[in-house]
Amino acid sequence: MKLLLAIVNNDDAGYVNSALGKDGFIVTKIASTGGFLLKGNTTFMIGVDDKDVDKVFDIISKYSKKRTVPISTDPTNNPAMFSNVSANVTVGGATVFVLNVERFEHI
Ligand code: 2BA
Repeated sequence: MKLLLAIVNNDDAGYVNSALGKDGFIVTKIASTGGFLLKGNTTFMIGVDDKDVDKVFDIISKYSKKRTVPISTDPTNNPAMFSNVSANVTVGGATVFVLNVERFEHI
């Protein structure tokens, strides 16, 4: 079994959630914030059999869009900014971590 942690843009999270639910995957959604842009995103925790990992990746890929987001290059507005850099950053589709699950129980 694997635990997938998928960080998804809030604008895509509803579509990802619906599609995963329609295919019978059980998810937990955590409201999260990106450390760089300091914008809200959604982290999905999804426990799946190893054989279903690729299917979950397909669903997340299908509904998570890449987008270009303007960023402030003024360090007083964005603490992550130490010097002038490009004023746009490409975000997403999604950032997904796959973790091995040692033990899983519903108690
Ligand atoms: P944020 O940290 O707000 O990052 C938003 C986007 O800003 C990133 O998009 C990336 O394009 C850019 N970015 C992040 N850190 C940067 C830096 N030090 N210098 C220049 N550009 C930077 P994504 O890579 O698609 O990441 C989207 C969100 O996924 C991130 O939001 C963060 O919440 C999460 N994430 C991405 N990589 C991660 C990682 N290795 N560990 C934990 N969370 C991660």
